[in-house]
Amino acid sequence: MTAPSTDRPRLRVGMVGYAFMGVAHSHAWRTAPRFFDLPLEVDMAVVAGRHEAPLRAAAARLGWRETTTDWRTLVARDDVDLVDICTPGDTHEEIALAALAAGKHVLCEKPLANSVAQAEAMAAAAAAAPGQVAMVGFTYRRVPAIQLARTLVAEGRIGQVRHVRAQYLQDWIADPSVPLSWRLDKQKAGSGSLGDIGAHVVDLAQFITGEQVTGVSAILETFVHERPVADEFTGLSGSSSSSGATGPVTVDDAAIFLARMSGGGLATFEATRFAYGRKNAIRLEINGSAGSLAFDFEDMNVLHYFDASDPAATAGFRRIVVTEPEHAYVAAWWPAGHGLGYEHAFTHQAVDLVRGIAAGEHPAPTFADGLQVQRVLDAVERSAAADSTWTPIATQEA
Ligand code: SOE
Repeated sequence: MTAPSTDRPRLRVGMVGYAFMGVAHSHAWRTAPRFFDLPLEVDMAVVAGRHEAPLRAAAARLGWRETTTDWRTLVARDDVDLVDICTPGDTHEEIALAALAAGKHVLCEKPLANSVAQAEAMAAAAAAAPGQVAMVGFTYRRVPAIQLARTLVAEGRIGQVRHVRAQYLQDWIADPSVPLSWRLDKQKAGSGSLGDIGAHVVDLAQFITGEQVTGVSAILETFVHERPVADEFTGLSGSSSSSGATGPVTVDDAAIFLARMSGGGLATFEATRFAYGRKNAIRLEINGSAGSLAFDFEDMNVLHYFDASDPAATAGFRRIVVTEPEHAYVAAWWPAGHGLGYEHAFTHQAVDLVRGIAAGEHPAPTFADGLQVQRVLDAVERSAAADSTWTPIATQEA
Protein backbone atom coordinates (compact mmCIF):
# COMPACT_ATOMS: atom_id res chain seq x y z
CA MET A 1 0.00 0.00 0.00
CA THR A 2 3.01 2.35 -0.01
CA ALA A 3 3.17 5.03 -2.72
CA PRO A 4 5.16 4.18 -5.86
CA SER A 5 8.90 4.51 -5.24
CA THR A 6 10.69 7.54 -6.73
CA ASP A 7 14.07 9.18 -6.42
CA ARG A 8 12.65 12.07 -4.40
CA PRO A 9 13.80 12.42 -0.79
CA ARG A 10 11.48 10.58 1.56
CA LEU A 11 9.30 11.97 4.31
CA ARG A 12 8.89 9.10 6.76
CA VAL A 13 5.71 9.51 8.77
CA GLY A 14 4.98 8.02 12.17
CA MET A 15 1.36 8.36 13.29
CA VAL A 16 0.15 8.04 16.88
CA GLY A 17 -3.48 6.91 17.21
CA TYR A 18 -5.61 5.23 14.58
CA ALA A 19 -9.25 5.98 15.46
CA PHE A 20 -11.44 8.40 13.46
CA MET A 21 -8.76 11.06 12.96
CA GLY A 22 -6.06 8.45 12.40
CA VAL A 23 -8.16 6.91 9.65
CA ALA A 24 -8.70 10.32 8.04
CA HIS A 25 -4.98 11.13 8.23
CA SER A 26 -4.00 7.70 6.87
CA HIS A 27 -6.28 8.23 3.91
CA ALA A 28 -4.65 11.62 3.33
CA TRP A 29 -1.09 10.29 3.51
CA ARG A 30 -1.96 7.54 1.06
CA THR A 31 -3.91 9.75 -1.33
CA ALA A 32 -1.87 12.96 -1.42
CA PRO A 33 1.04 11.56 -3.49
CA ARG A 34 -1.35 9.93 -5.92
CA PHE A 35 -3.20 13.13 -6.86
CA PHE A 36 -0.67 15.90 -6.20
CA ASP A 37 2.93 16.37 -7.32
CA LEU A 38 4.86 16.33 -4.08
CA PRO A 39 8.51 17.25 -3.61
CA LEU A 40 8.97 14.42 -1.09
CA GLU A 41 7.98 10.79 -1.24
CA VAL A 42 5.58 10.02 1.59
CA ASP A 43 6.45 6.84 3.45
CA MET A 44 3.80 5.61 5.89
CA ALA A 45 6.49 4.11 8.10
CA VAL A 46 4.92 3.27 11.45
CA VAL A 47 1.72 3.67 13.45
CA ALA A 48 1.46 3.55 17.25
CA GLY A 49 -1.46 2.44 19.40
CA ARG A 50 -1.91 0.78 22.75
CA HIS A 51 -3.56 -2.50 21.78
CA GLU A 52 -1.54 -4.87 19.62
CA ALA A 53 -4.27 -6.80 17.79
CA PRO A 54 -6.50 -3.91 16.67
CA LEU A 55 -3.37 -1.84 15.95
CA ARG A 56 -2.02 -4.48 13.57
CA ALA A 57 -5.41 -4.83 11.89
CA ALA A 58 -5.66 -1.04 11.47
CA ALA A 59 -2.11 -0.80 10.11
CA ALA A 60 -2.84 -3.47 7.51
CA ARG A 61 -6.14 -1.84 6.52
CA LEU A 62 -4.80 1.74 6.42
CA GLY A 63 -1.44 1.04 4.78
CA TRP A 64 1.17 1.45 7.55
CA ARG A 65 4.36 -0.61 7.21
CA GLU A 66 5.08 -1.21 10.88
CA THR A 67 3.42 -0.88 14.28
CA THR A 68 4.48 -0.16 17.82
CA THR A 69 2.52 -0.18 21.06
CA ASP A 70 4.80 2.49 22.53
CA TRP A 71 4.61 5.97 21.00
CA ARG A 72 7.95 6.82 22.64
CA THR A 73 9.78 4.30 20.49
CA LEU A 74 8.07 5.78 17.42
CA VAL A 75 9.24 9.27 18.36
CA ALA A 76 12.79 8.01 19.04
CA ARG A 77 13.18 6.21 15.71
CA ASP A 78 15.80 7.60 13.33
CA ASP A 79 13.65 6.56 10.38
CA VAL A 80 10.75 8.84 11.32
CA ASP A 81 10.84 12.45 10.08
CA LEU A 82 7.34 13.57 11.01
CA VAL A 83 5.14 12.64 13.97
CA ASP A 84 1.41 12.85 13.26
CA ILE A 85 -0.55 13.10 16.53
CA CYS A 86 -4.10 11.74 16.26
CA THR A 87 -4.75 11.05 19.93
CA PRO A 88 -7.03 12.70 22.55
CA GLY A 89 -5.98 16.18 23.72
CA ASP A 90 -4.51 15.10 27.06
CA THR A 91 -1.59 13.46 25.23
CA HIS A 92 -0.82 16.18 22.69
CA GLU A 93 1.66 18.16 24.75
CA GLU A 94 3.78 15.21 25.87
CA ILE A 95 3.99 13.65 22.42
CA ALA A 96 4.58 16.95 20.60
CA LEU A 97 7.31 18.07 23.00
CA ALA A 98 9.06 14.70 22.74
CA ALA A 99 8.80 14.76 18.94
CA LEU A 100 10.14 18.30 18.64
CA ALA A 101 12.98 17.47 21.05
CA ALA A 102 13.83 14.48 18.86
CA GLY A 103 14.12 16.77 15.82
CA LYS A 104 10.87 15.71 14.13
CA HIS A 105 8.30 17.74 12.26
CA VAL A 106 4.87 17.53 13.92
CA LEU A 107 1.27 17.54 12.79
CA CYS A 108 -1.08 17.69 15.80
CA GLU A 109 -4.84 17.25 15.78
CA LYS A 110 -6.98 20.10 17.12
CA PRO A 111 -7.49 21.65 19.54
CA LEU A 112 -3.77 22.03 20.04
CA ALA A 113 -3.97 21.17 23.74
CA ASN A 114 -6.28 20.96 26.73
CA SER A 115 -5.10 24.21 28.31
CA VAL A 116 -3.38 27.48 27.46
CA ALA A 117 -0.35 26.44 29.56
CA GLN A 118 0.10 23.27 27.51
CA ALA A 119 -0.40 25.13 24.23
CA GLU A 120 2.13 27.76 25.33
CA ALA A 121 4.71 25.07 26.04
CA MET A 122 4.06 23.51 22.63
CA ALA A 123 4.24 26.83 20.76
CA ALA A 124 7.45 27.74 22.62
CA ALA A 125 9.04 24.38 21.74
CA ALA A 126 8.06 24.85 18.09
CA ALA A 127 9.48 28.39 18.07
CA ALA A 128 12.74 27.04 19.52
CA ALA A 129 13.00 24.57 16.62
CA PRO A 130 12.69 26.82 13.56
CA GLY A 131 13.96 24.10 11.22
CA GLN A 132 11.04 21.85 12.11
CA VAL A 133 7.48 22.34 10.98
CA ALA A 134 4.77 22.22 13.66
CA MET A 135 1.25 22.41 12.33
CA VAL A 136 -2.16 22.02 13.99
CA GLY A 137 -4.98 20.19 12.21
CA PHE A 138 -7.63 22.83 11.67
CA THR A 139 -8.40 20.88 8.53
CA TYR A 140 -11.52 22.72 7.35
CA ARG A 141 -9.32 25.63 6.27
CA ARG A 142 -8.45 23.45 3.30
CA VAL A 143 -11.98 23.10 1.94
CA PRO A 144 -11.88 24.92 -1.43
CA ALA A 145 -15.01 27.00 -0.66
CA ILE A 146 -13.43 28.19 2.60
CA GLN A 147 -10.29 29.17 0.70
CA LEU A 148 -12.43 31.11 -1.77
CA ALA A 149 -14.23 32.88 1.08
CA ARG A 150 -10.90 34.01 2.51
CA THR A 151 -9.74 35.22 -0.90
CA LEU A 152 -12.93 37.21 -1.46
CA VAL A 153 -12.60 38.90 1.95
CA ALA A 154 -8.91 39.67 1.30
CA GLU A 155 -9.81 41.16 -2.09
CA GLY A 156 -12.29 43.49 -0.38
CA ARG A 157 -15.27 41.90 -2.13
CA ILE A 158 -17.45 42.16 0.98
CA GLY A 159 -15.75 45.27 2.34
CA GLN A 160 -15.18 45.72 6.03
CA VAL A 161 -16.40 42.82 8.17
CA ARG A 162 -19.41 43.84 10.30
CA HIS A 163 -20.83 40.49 11.38
CA VAL A 164 -19.57 36.94 11.72
CA ARG A 165 -22.21 34.30 12.44
CA ALA A 166 -20.53 30.97 13.08
CA GLN A 167 -22.15 27.70 14.07
CA TYR A 168 -20.91 24.14 14.32
CA LEU A 169 -23.88 21.84 14.80
CA GLN A 170 -23.86 18.07 15.25
CA ASP A 171 -26.29 15.64 16.90
CA TRP A 172 -24.33 12.50 17.72
CA ILE A 173 -24.83 12.77 21.50
CA ALA A 174 -28.32 14.30 21.50
CA ASP A 175 -29.70 10.92 22.55
CA PRO A 176 -28.99 10.49 26.30
CA SER A 177 -28.44 6.75 25.80
CA VAL A 178 -25.31 7.39 23.73
CA PRO A 179 -22.51 6.13 25.98
CA LEU A 180 -19.58 8.02 27.42
CA SER A 181 -16.47 8.38 25.32
CA TRP A 182 -13.24 10.29 25.75
CA ARG A 183 -14.81 13.30 24.05
CA LEU A 184 -17.13 13.64 27.08
CA ASP A 185 -14.30 13.43 29.61
CA LYS A 186 -12.70 16.73 30.63
CA GLN A 187 -9.47 15.01 31.69
CA LYS A 188 -8.99 13.65 28.20
CA ALA A 189 -10.67 16.21 25.95
CA GLY A 190 -10.15 19.45 27.90
CA SER A 191 -13.66 20.65 27.06
CA GLY A 192 -16.71 19.42 25.17
CA SER A 193 -18.39 20.96 22.16
CA LEU A 194 -16.31 24.06 22.80
CA GLY A 195 -12.90 22.52 22.07
CA ASP A 196 -14.02 19.68 19.84
CA ILE A 197 -16.00 21.66 17.30
CA GLY A 198 -16.19 25.27 18.57
CA ALA A 199 -12.41 25.47 18.04
CA HIS A 200 -12.94 24.78 14.35
CA VAL A 201 -15.35 27.68 13.85
CA VAL A 202 -13.20 30.07 15.86
CA ASP A 203 -10.31 29.14 13.59
CA LEU A 204 -12.44 29.42 10.44
CA ALA A 205 -13.92 32.80 11.39
CA GLN A 206 -10.42 34.15 11.99
CA PHE A 207 -8.96 32.47 8.91
CA ILE A 208 -11.62 33.77 6.54
CA THR A 209 -11.66 37.33 7.89
CA GLY A 210 -7.93 37.58 8.59
CA GLU A 211 -8.94 39.02 11.97
CA GLN A 212 -8.81 37.77 15.56
CA VAL A 213 -11.39 37.40 18.30
CA THR A 214 -10.61 40.10 20.88
CA GLY A 215 -13.15 39.35 23.60
CA VAL A 216 -16.08 37.10 24.47
CA SER A 217 -19.17 36.79 26.61
CA ALA A 218 -20.13 33.14 26.89
CA ILE A 219 -22.52 30.53 28.20
CA LEU A 220 -21.81 26.81 28.42
CA GLU A 221 -24.29 24.08 29.29
CA THR A 222 -24.28 20.36 29.97
CA PHE A 223 -27.69 18.87 29.23
CA VAL A 224 -27.03 15.21 30.03
CA HIS A 225 -24.92 14.76 33.15
CA GLU A 226 -24.83 10.98 33.37
CA ARG A 227 -24.46 8.46 30.56
CA PRO A 228 -23.99 4.71 30.17
CA VAL A 229 -20.45 3.47 30.40
CA ALA A 230 -19.60 1.94 27.02
CA ASP A 231 -18.37 -1.65 26.89
CA GLU A 232 -16.69 -0.73 23.67
CA PHE A 233 -16.77 2.58 21.87
CA THR A 234 -16.75 1.97 18.16
CA GLY A 235 -17.38 5.34 16.63
CA LEU A 236 -18.95 8.76 17.00
CA SER A 237 -22.38 7.26 17.67
CA GLY A 238 -20.88 4.73 20.05
CA SER A 239 -22.18 1.33 21.12
CA SER A 240 -24.59 0.71 23.94
CA SER A 241 -23.64 -0.53 27.34
CA SER A 242 -24.91 -3.88 28.56
CA SER A 243 -23.71 -3.58 32.16
CA GLY A 244 -26.14 -0.81 33.12
CA ALA A 245 -23.31 1.19 34.70
CA THR A 246 -23.31 4.95 34.19
CA GLY A 247 -20.71 7.67 34.62
CA PRO A 248 -20.55 11.46 34.64
CA VAL A 249 -20.23 13.76 31.64
CA THR A 250 -17.60 16.29 32.70
CA VAL A 251 -17.63 18.65 29.71
CA ASP A 252 -19.96 21.18 28.13
CA ASP A 253 -22.58 19.85 25.72
CA ALA A 254 -23.06 23.28 24.13
CA ALA A 255 -21.18 26.56 23.95
CA ILE A 256 -22.59 29.88 22.79
CA PHE A 257 -20.68 33.13 22.84
CA LEU A 258 -20.72 36.69 21.62
CA ALA A 259 -17.45 38.13 20.44
CA ARG A 260 -15.74 41.18 19.02
CA MET A 261 -13.39 40.88 16.06
CA SER A 262 -10.16 42.86 15.74
CA GLY A 263 -11.46 44.71 12.69
CA GLY A 264 -14.37 46.17 14.65
CA GLY A 265 -17.03 43.62 13.67
CA LEU A 266 -19.32 41.63 15.97
CA ALA A 267 -19.51 37.86 16.04
CA THR A 268 -21.68 35.09 17.43
CA PHE A 269 -20.51 31.51 17.86
CA GLU A 270 -22.51 28.38 18.63
CA ALA A 271 -21.13 24.87 19.06
CA THR A 272 -23.34 21.95 19.98
CA ARG A 273 -23.64 18.23 19.51
CA PHE A 274 -27.35 18.40 20.43
CA ALA A 275 -28.78 19.83 17.19
CA TYR A 276 -30.91 16.92 15.95
CA GLY A 277 -30.78 16.61 12.20
CA ARG A 278 -27.55 18.57 11.86
CA LYS A 279 -24.78 16.04 11.31
CA ASN A 280 -21.79 18.20 10.51
CA ALA A 281 -23.23 21.64 9.83
CA ILE A 282 -20.48 24.22 9.88
CA ARG A 283 -22.42 27.34 9.05
CA LEU A 284 -20.65 30.61 8.52
CA GLU A 285 -22.18 33.86 7.41
CA ILE A 286 -20.13 37.01 7.12
CA ASN A 287 -21.70 40.37 6.41
CA GLY A 288 -19.44 43.19 5.31
CA SER A 289 -19.85 46.80 4.25
CA ALA A 290 -19.97 45.74 0.57
CA GLY A 291 -21.51 42.27 0.58
CA SER A 292 -21.96 38.95 2.33
CA LEU A 293 -20.69 35.37 2.24
CA ALA A 294 -22.42 32.22 3.46
CA PHE A 295 -21.19 28.62 3.74
CA ASP A 296 -22.56 25.37 5.13
CA PHE A 297 -20.29 22.33 5.28
CA GLU A 298 -23.31 20.10 4.62
CA ASP A 299 -23.20 21.63 1.11
CA MET A 300 -19.43 22.00 1.16
CA ASN A 301 -18.79 22.54 -2.54
CA VAL A 302 -20.86 25.73 -2.53
CA LEU A 303 -20.16 29.30 -1.38
CA HIS A 304 -22.91 31.93 -1.41
CA TYR A 305 -21.83 35.47 -2.25
CA PHE A 306 -23.94 38.64 -2.20
CA ASP A 307 -22.47 41.71 -3.89
CA ALA A 308 -24.12 44.88 -2.56
CA SER A 309 -23.11 46.80 -5.70
CA ASP A 310 -25.34 44.64 -7.93
CA PRO A 311 -28.42 46.46 -9.27
CA ALA A 312 -31.27 46.02 -6.76
CA ALA A 313 -33.55 44.50 -9.38
CA THR A 314 -31.25 41.55 -9.96
CA ALA A 315 -29.23 41.43 -6.72
CA GLY A 316 -29.25 38.22 -4.75
CA PHE A 317 -26.98 35.63 -3.25
CA ARG A 318 -24.88 34.07 -6.00
CA ARG A 319 -24.48 30.30 -5.54
CA ILE A 320 -20.86 29.63 -6.51
CA VAL A 321 -20.15 25.97 -7.11
CA VAL A 322 -16.52 25.76 -5.97
CA THR A 323 -15.43 22.92 -8.26
CA GLU A 324 -13.59 24.76 -11.04
CA PRO A 325 -9.90 24.09 -11.70
CA GLU A 326 -9.31 27.77 -10.76
CA HIS A 327 -10.39 27.02 -7.20
CA ALA A 328 -7.83 25.98 -4.58
CA TYR A 329 -6.76 22.31 -4.83
CA VAL A 330 -9.53 21.38 -7.29
CA ALA A 331 -7.38 21.03 -10.44
CA ALA A 332 -5.78 17.92 -8.94
CA TRP A 333 -9.12 16.15 -8.67
CA TRP A 334 -12.20 15.80 -10.86
CA PRO A 335 -13.76 17.79 -13.72
CA ALA A 336 -15.89 20.82 -12.76
CA GLY A 337 -19.07 19.96 -10.93
CA HIS A 338 -17.96 16.57 -9.62
CA GLY A 339 -17.36 17.77 -6.08
CA LEU A 340 -15.14 16.95 -3.12
CA GLY A 341 -15.86 15.54 0.35
CA TYR A 342 -14.76 15.59 4.00
CA GLU A 343 -11.63 13.52 3.36
CA HIS A 344 -10.25 15.82 0.67
CA ALA A 345 -9.47 18.57 3.18
CA PHE A 346 -7.22 16.13 5.06
CA THR A 347 -5.42 15.33 1.82
CA HIS A 348 -4.95 19.05 1.12
CA GLN A 349 -3.56 19.44 4.64
CA ALA A 350 -1.01 16.68 3.97
CA VAL A 351 -0.09 18.28 0.63
CA ASP A 352 0.54 21.71 2.16
CA LEU A 353 2.47 20.19 5.02
CA VAL A 354 4.76 18.16 2.74
CA ARG A 355 5.35 21.16 0.48
CA GLY A 356 6.04 23.38 3.49
CA ILE A 357 8.58 20.93 4.89
CA ALA A 358 10.35 20.65 1.52
CA ALA A 359 10.42 24.44 1.11
CA GLY A 360 11.61 25.09 4.66
CA GLU A 361 8.45 27.07 5.36
CA HIS A 362 5.94 26.94 8.19
CA PRO A 363 2.52 26.30 6.74
CA ALA A 364 -0.37 27.68 8.78
CA PRO A 365 -2.02 26.92 11.07
CA THR A 366 1.17 26.78 13.13
CA PHE A 367 1.35 25.92 16.82
CA ALA A 368 1.28 29.68 17.45
CA ASP A 369 -2.07 29.81 15.64
CA GLY A 370 -3.25 26.85 17.71
CA LEU A 371 -2.23 28.68 20.89
CA GLN A 372 -4.19 31.76 19.86
CA VAL A 373 -7.36 29.66 19.37
CA GLN A 374 -6.67 28.02 22.75
CA ARG A 375 -6.69 31.48 24.33
CA VAL A 376 -10.12 32.12 22.85
CA LEU A 377 -11.43 28.78 24.20
CA ASP A 378 -9.97 29.59 27.61
CA ALA A 379 -11.59 33.04 27.62
CA VAL A 380 -14.94 31.42 26.76
CA GLU A 381 -14.62 29.06 29.74
CA ARG A 382 -13.61 31.88 32.09
CA SER A 383 -16.45 34.08 30.89
CA ALA A 384 -19.03 31.31 31.27
CA ALA A 385 -17.75 30.54 34.77
CA ALA A 386 -18.18 34.22 35.70
CA ASP A 387 -21.81 34.65 34.60
CA SER A 388 -20.87 35.60 31.04
CA THR A 389 -18.61 38.44 32.11
CA TRP A 390 -16.98 40.18 29.16
CA THR A 391 -13.53 38.58 28.84
CA PRO A 392 -10.91 40.24 26.62
CA ILE A 393 -8.27 38.32 24.69
CA ALA A 394 -4.98 39.93 23.72
CA THR A 395 -4.40 39.82 19.96
CA GLN A 396 -1.39 37.93 18.76
CA GLU A 397 0.95 38.91 15.95
CA ALA A 398 -0.28 37.10 12.85
C1 SOE B 1 -16.47 15.01 16.59
O1 SOE B 1 -17.32 15.99 16.99
C2 SOE B 1 -15.61 15.37 15.35
O2 SOE B 1 -15.01 14.16 14.97
C3 SOE B 1 -14.50 16.37 15.63
O3 SOE B 1 -13.63 15.91 16.64
C4 SOE B 1 -13.75 16.64 14.34
O4 SOE B 1 -12.76 17.63 14.55
C5 SOE B 1 -14.73 17.10 13.26
O5 SOE B 1 -14.07 17.25 12.03
C6 SOE B 1 -15.84 16.11 13.08
O6 SOE B 1 -16.46 15.85 14.31
